[in-house]
Amino acid sequence: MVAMRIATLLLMSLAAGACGLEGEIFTPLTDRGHVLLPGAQDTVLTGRVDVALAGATTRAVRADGESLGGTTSVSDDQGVFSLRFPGVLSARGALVVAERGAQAVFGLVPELPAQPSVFHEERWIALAEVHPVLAELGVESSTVALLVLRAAHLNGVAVGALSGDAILDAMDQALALMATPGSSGAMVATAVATLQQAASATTQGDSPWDLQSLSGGSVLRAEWLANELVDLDGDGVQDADSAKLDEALDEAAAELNLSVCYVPDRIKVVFQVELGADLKDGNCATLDPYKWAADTPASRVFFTGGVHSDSPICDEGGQEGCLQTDEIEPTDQLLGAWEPNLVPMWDDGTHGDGVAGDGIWTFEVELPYWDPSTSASGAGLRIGYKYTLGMPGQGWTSTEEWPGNKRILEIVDRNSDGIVVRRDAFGDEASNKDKANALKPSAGGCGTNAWASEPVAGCGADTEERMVDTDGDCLADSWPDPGPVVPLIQACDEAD
Ligand SMILES: [Ca+2]
Ligand SMILES: [Ca+2]
Ligand SMILES: [Ca+2]
Ligand SMILES: [Ca+2]
Repeated sequence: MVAMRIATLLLMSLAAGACGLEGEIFTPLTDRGHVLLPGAQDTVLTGRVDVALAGATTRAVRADGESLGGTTSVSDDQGVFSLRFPGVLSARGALVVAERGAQAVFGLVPELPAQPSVFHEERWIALAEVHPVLAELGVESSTVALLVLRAAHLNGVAVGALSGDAILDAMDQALALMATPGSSGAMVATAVATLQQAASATTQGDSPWDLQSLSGGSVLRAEWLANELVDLDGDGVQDADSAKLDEALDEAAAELNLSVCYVPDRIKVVFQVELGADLKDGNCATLDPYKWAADTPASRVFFTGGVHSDSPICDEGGQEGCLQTDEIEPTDQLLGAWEPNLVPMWDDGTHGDGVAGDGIWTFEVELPYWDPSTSASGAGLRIGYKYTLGMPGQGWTSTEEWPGNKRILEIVDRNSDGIVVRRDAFGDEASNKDKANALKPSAGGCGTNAWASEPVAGCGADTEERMVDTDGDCLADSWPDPGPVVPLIQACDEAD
């Protein structure tokens, strides 16, 4: 992103004064004496698949299985392929996937840097020079990729949040682990080889791998395994689902030491608010999101809020575990400073939004952080906020969730994944609304909402990151998915 911005700036500055440039650099690209700059030159990734997979179609995907862009390529009879990417593209922890029939092998590419400028030549990157295991995509490179993806997952980060060096280091460790006889890493490698063999012999047309779930969850598709006689763990019993491989992956990946340290004093906070039909409120009753806000076609969802007056504020003199006085105003500004219809939320798959058009609107923000459990006050950063549905610049009336009261939230990373994710339903007055809270007494409702870190007898508290119901039974069962948002991390030595 940064490199892309630099390239754009460069284009802009050159477009302004480009006439003075030496003509021969861009001879074919002049227009009335003004230089027309070309776009950044492509990056070309070249590699080889196991020759048994010659003719495989190769492509690049992100760790979540989505396409990275770029071209696809059919490997030649030596297994050689090359993939071409726009020079502005940068990616960490991308996968090169080679597929032929039911066979699929992977290679984890630690880093694909964007071209530094439009003046750089087309750049070729040979996978063999990136890491020895990438010299040939096959069982070994697939196993390494699976282990590193799983290790990142166990650490609560997307592999793309790691530095290129951290990914390379993890690949070294994975390779060493799978070379240790009897280790869980070796078992994963054996299972991958067994699958590869089954895939080369099957009449099924697609591969056993669930590309969307390689980073965590069940890596193999049960419907594929059900049609084969595959024994993943060598116990002589057919495995009709992914469990044995997933368990071995968990065990092996836990042995990898990723250099991941969260930034200690800042945190990503993700607000996700659902707006649509068939929503339930905190009482499990049907929710009318338009009780106060007008359902106007051109409206969109906005976020606003600010630092809550119950926040612990530091005294002069280097205190920690509280908000510094000079952080109050910038934090207010980040949250919209109680200006309605100013800070947009997104439901188009950008700005941290997971899925475009699913009715879940997202606002991602980076806030000051300290761990309340180790702070003198025992309290975290406390904020008030509210959602509005309106046009940019519109006032409160007929756009806010409800008049008067606000939602309250204490910034605590409850599930230790380095992100605070708060999922709400638009207009839910039985949630973290501070006063005139509609939560039923049987569910702990008492008309107000007490901070979870300062409980009030007889009152429930809904003031933190919390689990949500994903299967419609009104019982919270899962932590909300942070989508594409990754934690703020830094090299571990910086954190010492
Ligand atoms: Ca078995
Ligand atoms: Ca969405
Ligand atoms: Ca969290
Ligand atoms: Ca549930």
